[in-house]
Amino acid sequence: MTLTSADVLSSLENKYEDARETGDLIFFPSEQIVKHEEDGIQYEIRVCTALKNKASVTTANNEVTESKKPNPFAPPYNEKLYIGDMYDAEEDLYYAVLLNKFSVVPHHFLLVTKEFRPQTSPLLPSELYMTYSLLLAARKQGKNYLAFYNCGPQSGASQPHKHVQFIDAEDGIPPIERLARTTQLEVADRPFSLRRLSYANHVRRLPDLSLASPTEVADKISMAYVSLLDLVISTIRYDPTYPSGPPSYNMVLTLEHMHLIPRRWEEYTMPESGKKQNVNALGFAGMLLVKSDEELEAVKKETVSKILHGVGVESVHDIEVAGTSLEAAEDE
Ligand code: B4P
Repeated sequence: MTLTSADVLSSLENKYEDARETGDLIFFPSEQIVKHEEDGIQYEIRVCTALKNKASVTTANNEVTESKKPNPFAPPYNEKLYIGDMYDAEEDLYYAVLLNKFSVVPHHFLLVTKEFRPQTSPLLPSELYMTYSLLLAARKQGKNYLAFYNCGPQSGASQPHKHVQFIDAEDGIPPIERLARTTQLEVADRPFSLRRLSYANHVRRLPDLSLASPTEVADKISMAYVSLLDLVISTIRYDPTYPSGPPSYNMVLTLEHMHLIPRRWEEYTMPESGKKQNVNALGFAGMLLVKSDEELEAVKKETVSKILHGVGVESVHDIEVAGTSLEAAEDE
């Protein structure tokens, strides 16, 4: 039997508690979430020192070495982490929904393709529809979820099997989404850029699709995605030193906006210590993760803006706007 989006959202809490109790899911508690303001943006820096032990926890859990690691997103699934299958009747495609085995935020879950598809590949209309329908089901149940996709070798992804992730933003609006929501647009259904940010970013405001048919949702979300992906590729092409291989970018999706951010590097190297700071899509939602107070101080000193600029790509929005009929947007 397959699950609807509403079924998935309803069963999350019990499945999560059960998997935690049996030790199949490992929760890493955070000490604090620090609000850190730069350029009028309130970034959130999560301090989770427990994650420092992630490597030893996975070894203790009998996880095997990197080269022999089995694919955790291919069946047979760990029954405790497996919420169920979803089916897209329009496209005749199946998906599995799994709890994140290494949760920093409770109820963090993943939508994974049933058949192997690479994480370097663009999202298909069916995948975008499923993602949107899960966000909508969450909203209908009074929950405030955010979806993200780390695509490509420099995006912060560690698993090659295609997966979209979902976390509960609880009462908060992610900092970059807050900036998008307060942006006045001259034309609502065209890509725009948040100019206050130090790196290339491409955003689309989404219409209310809560009453739309599955085909209409798939069409509208895919059109938004393709228009932003075009801009990601165009931005990368302006950079002659961009690393070879498939393009890397992060997608952050709410019911209100889709954000695509081209990526140049997976990690930022702190100039003083030489230590690496890993950034994934959540970093580009304005939610960063550090594993010690020392890392927190280093991030604040270096500035979030510089770190995101360092792992992102230079904005060429003005050139892109001049070359097309895109509308520029004013922040606030
Ligand atoms: P990826 O797209 O490959 O990469 P990621 O989210 O950056 O997580 P990564 O694995 O690199 O973990 P990290 O130590 O940086 O996502 C793979 C997902 O699959 C991850 O969520 C992973 O935990 C999960 N997974 C791996 N093995 C699994 C298995 N056997 N079964 C089920 N799920 C499995 O970060 C640790 C955690 O913190 C990650 O969950 C990450 O998403 C999360 N995180 C990072 N930044 C955060 C932030 N600012 N706020 C809250 N959580 C954050």
